[in-house]
Order: sequence, then C-alpha cells, then structure tokens
Amino acid sequence: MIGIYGHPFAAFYWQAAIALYECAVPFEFLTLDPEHPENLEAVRRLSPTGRFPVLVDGEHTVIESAAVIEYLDLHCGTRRVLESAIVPGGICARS
Ligand SMILES: N[C@@H](CCC(=O)N[C@@H](CS)C(=O)NCC(=O)O)C(=O)O
Repeated sequence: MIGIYGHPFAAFYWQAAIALYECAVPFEFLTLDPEHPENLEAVRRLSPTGRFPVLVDGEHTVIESAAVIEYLDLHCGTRRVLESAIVPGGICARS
C-alpha cells in the first residue's frame, strides 16, 4: 500500500492528498508530529530537503508535491488528475 508522510495542516501535503483521493488510491497516512518520531526520522532519511509530502510505494520514494501528483497519475493510468482542475489548463494539454 502507498504511504504518504504529511501533516493535516500542511498545504503541500494536501496537494498530494487531493490527488490520492481523486485517484481513489488506498493509502496510509503517516503523520508527522512529535508522537510519531519514527515518521519524522523517515522523512529526514527519505527527503534530501527534509520537506514533505513524501510518498512511499514499495521500493519507490517520491518527493515534491508536483512529482507526487504526476506519479499518482501514472499509477492510476487515467491521467485524470492532470486533466482535472487541480492543474488548470492541464499538463496533458501541453504534452
Ligand atoms: N516544493 C515542495 C515544498 C514542500 C514544503 O515546503 N512542505 C512543507 C510543508 S507544507 C514543509 O516540509 N515544511 C517543513 C520544512 O520546510 O522544514 C513541494 O511541493 O513538495
């Protein structure tokens, strides 16, 4: 199952979360807070900038919210996220 490190109040996390919901992909939310030091440590290890969201899908790690959205679109195989209002004008329209 896909795991996503984030915080409920973090805007960049929500960009990725909206794409997850749009794709209807089941995922585990791995919250970043002092009660979950193992998640904070994982983000320090996985993300060179230490920033989140960080998506983990088996052996694949994806950082940067825009890259996460593109990854999920490939995962869905529908390109529906990039053609939706999430990316106005649609990246697909330019490719
Ligand atoms: N360009 C990054 C920005 C990510 C970002 O700034 N995330 C914030 C949370 S919304 C963060 O990690 N803040 C903690 C920090 O900067 O140390 C993306 O799009 O994912």
